[in-house]
Amino acid sequence: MRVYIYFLRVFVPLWRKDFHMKNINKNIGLYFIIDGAFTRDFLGLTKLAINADLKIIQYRDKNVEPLEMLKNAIKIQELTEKSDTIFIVNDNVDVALKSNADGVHIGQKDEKYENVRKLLPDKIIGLSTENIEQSLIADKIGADYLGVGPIFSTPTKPDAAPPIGVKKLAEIVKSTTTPIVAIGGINHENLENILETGVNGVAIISAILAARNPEKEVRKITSIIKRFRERNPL
Ligand code: TZP
Ligand code: MG
Repeated sequence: MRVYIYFLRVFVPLWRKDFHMKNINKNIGLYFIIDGAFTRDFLGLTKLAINADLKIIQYRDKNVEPLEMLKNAIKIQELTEKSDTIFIVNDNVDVALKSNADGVHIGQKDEKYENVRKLLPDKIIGLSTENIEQSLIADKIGADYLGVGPIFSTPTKPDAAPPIGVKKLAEIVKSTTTPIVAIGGINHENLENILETGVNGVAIISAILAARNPEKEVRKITSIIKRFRERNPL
């Protein structure tokens, strides 16, 4: 009996945690960022992402108050929790925590990784890096994935660091082991060149959200990735 109670007390919580936790794997594919600067149809786009079987979406909203962000994050979370799609909140650790998102994405100027890890011990933490030095550090400290970029110049993030280009990206991929998502100016035309570097995924905002038909654009991008992966498994 005591053994049985011990089993329940130790393994059931572990199992429940695992059961509810969504894990990032190396086959990330399209990492779709739903950016409030381009759209307020967060739920429509979240449904689109879930229907397209995307592994990860991120909610980014630089120009609203945290409370507004939290309200939107809660609604997005309610949709994604019943799906396999991982939900990441950009920048705001508190919003990620209170909305019970699957994780948070932080930049070099946001709160330090070590502090965020203490607040979100079991969640996914992604870290933006802009060059090889930052990528090597992020690789060592245990971030769950790196968002490396901008690869190309992009009007979507006016304060971004200078673009690093495809060759530098390939160097970063070779020198690190953490899954890497490339970001910045990526679209269906330059996508193959980015994938050739060995990245695990591509994060895209404007090529989808500024397209006349975002759904068609998502389909175009995911089918390019699928075909590439069939030839180049990770
Ligand atoms: N970080 C580096 S570039 C960038 C971010 C958030 C913006 C990417 O947006 P787009 O429209 O896909 O170039
Ligand atoms: Mg940020």
